[in-house]
Amino acid sequence: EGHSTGDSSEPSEKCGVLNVTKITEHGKKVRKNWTSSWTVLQGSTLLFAKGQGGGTSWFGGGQSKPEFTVDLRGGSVEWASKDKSSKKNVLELKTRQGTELLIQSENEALVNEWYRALQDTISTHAWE
Ligand code: I3S
Repeated sequence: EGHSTGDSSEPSEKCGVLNVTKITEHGKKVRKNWTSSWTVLQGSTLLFAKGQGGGTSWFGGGQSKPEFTVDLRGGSVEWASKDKSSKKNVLELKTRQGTELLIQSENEALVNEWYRALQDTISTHAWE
């Protein structure tokens, strides 16, 4: 049955608006703070900027600086278990640095795309 058509010619750059919260920082649990963020996947780095009403803020042109960046090398991504959040379409991203993030959107197809892109990045960028 139709396994997804993994198009390896896709560029390793992706961006869009996602709801994001940290749940762990340096291995310690932190309080959730869901924020709508303009999110950019660039090489093996994921960058977040606070969204100004959804998608108007962007990198470049001095519009906004990344609020937060994570190095995906050596990390992992999976669908978050129900106990992590009551929201739907939630990804759990763990980094080598001991940061855990939840990434979510009401748009299931969009989260599916991000899941594939993040997995792709993690598997192609080895930890040096
Ligand atoms: O995992 P939690 O503690 O149930 O997460 C919820 C809280 O962070 C809540 O804020 P308060 O810190 O004011 O209680 C948020 O509003 C909720 O969105 C969090 O849960 P979900 O299930 O939405 O991730």
